[in-house]
Amino acid sequence: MKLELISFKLCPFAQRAIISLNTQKLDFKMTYINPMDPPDWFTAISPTGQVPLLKVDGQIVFESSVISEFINDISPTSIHPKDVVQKANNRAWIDFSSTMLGDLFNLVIGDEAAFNAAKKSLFSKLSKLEAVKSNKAFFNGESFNLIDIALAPIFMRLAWINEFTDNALSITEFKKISAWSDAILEVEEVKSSVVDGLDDVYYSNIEGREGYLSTLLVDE
Ligand SMILES: N[C@@H](CCC(=O)N[C@@H](CS)C(=O)NCC(=O)O)C(=O)O
Repeated sequence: MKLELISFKLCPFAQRAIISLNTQKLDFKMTYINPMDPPDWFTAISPTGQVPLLKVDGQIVFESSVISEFINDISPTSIHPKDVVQKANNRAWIDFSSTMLGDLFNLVIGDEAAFNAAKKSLFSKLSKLEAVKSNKAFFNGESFNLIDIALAPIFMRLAWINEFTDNALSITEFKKISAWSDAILEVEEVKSSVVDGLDDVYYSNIEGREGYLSTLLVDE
């Protein structure tokens, strides 16, 4: 099966697909596009105009959570729980975590009121996750699963923002979430899922958006 992932470098949704592909050790071609000026071939094949897209022998799979499930389906070992209720539950939390990426985006672009509203929304979701998180390294236990992959881009961006500011989004009040974030950010497939220097690109992106968060940046 020939796989090609179409994305742009800062996309957290695409990062989930990259981590899934790397965790499952599948070969794929990476193609980056400029979201501000998408090429005609991309507009022609993307139903939503969004990345990521996975091209599978010329056919298109879209939506990051579906792409990750597909990658799992074509791999010899599943990284979803076996138990069907737990699996359904994980899928629900994956959906839930996607809304946290919306909060993160609003945190980056918003004025002070929007920043505070997005932070409140994000932290309320973190507290819900804190209540259901296992006491083990990852969400379900000791194995790195799709649910952990879904959260990885969120934890990476929170860690970057805390590094760029005086811990403006510190999550230390959530003991299990903090340990979970540390464990996920140590996973090799998570570390290698972004190109070198992407943290600097994210910093510039925050600066360029000129939202309230940009006023909290500490010079690097
Ligand atoms: N629900 C989609 C969201 C993907 C998404 O928001 N992608 C952003 C980039 S990170 C995008 O393509 N934005 C361009 C646009 O919306 O026109 C998924 O999970 O794949």
